[in-house]
Amino acid sequence: MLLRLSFLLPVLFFCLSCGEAKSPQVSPGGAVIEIKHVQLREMAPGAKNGVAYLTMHNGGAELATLNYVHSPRAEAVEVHRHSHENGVMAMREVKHLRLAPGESLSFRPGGYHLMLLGVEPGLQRGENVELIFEFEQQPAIRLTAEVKHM
Ligand SMILES: [Cu+2]
Repeated sequence: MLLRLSFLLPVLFFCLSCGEAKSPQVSPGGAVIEIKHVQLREMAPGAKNGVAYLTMHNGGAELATLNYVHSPRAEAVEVHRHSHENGVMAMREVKHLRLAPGESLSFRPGGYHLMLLGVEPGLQRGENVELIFEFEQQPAIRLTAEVKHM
């Protein structure tokens, strides 16, 4: 998936004034992956895709692989990464994101982000949205984050 900058600008604009939603850290079953600081953005009227940022940490001794992300509020959730390609800012889907032992990864504007595709109706401020992260090496992590106005 490759989208050009014109699709990206509204997203970047919304990020400038974003606060940080503190989500409870969820690590069922003594899991070693921590997902924190989930930020879900209120969507503009008519928008179909949402964006989320977070921090992910692998506290274990082995490589972790994120295979899938789901949400009941989206037809699909993809891990995306912004990059410069031939002078053009683009975003691409990252499949099977890998996190080395001890590695932390921040999903934030201009870098990695979660793209929520096919969200209808759009995410509204105050709404609680469930996200499910499926890793290869551990049980799924389910967490709920509140949608914030940015
Ligand atoms: Cu994206």
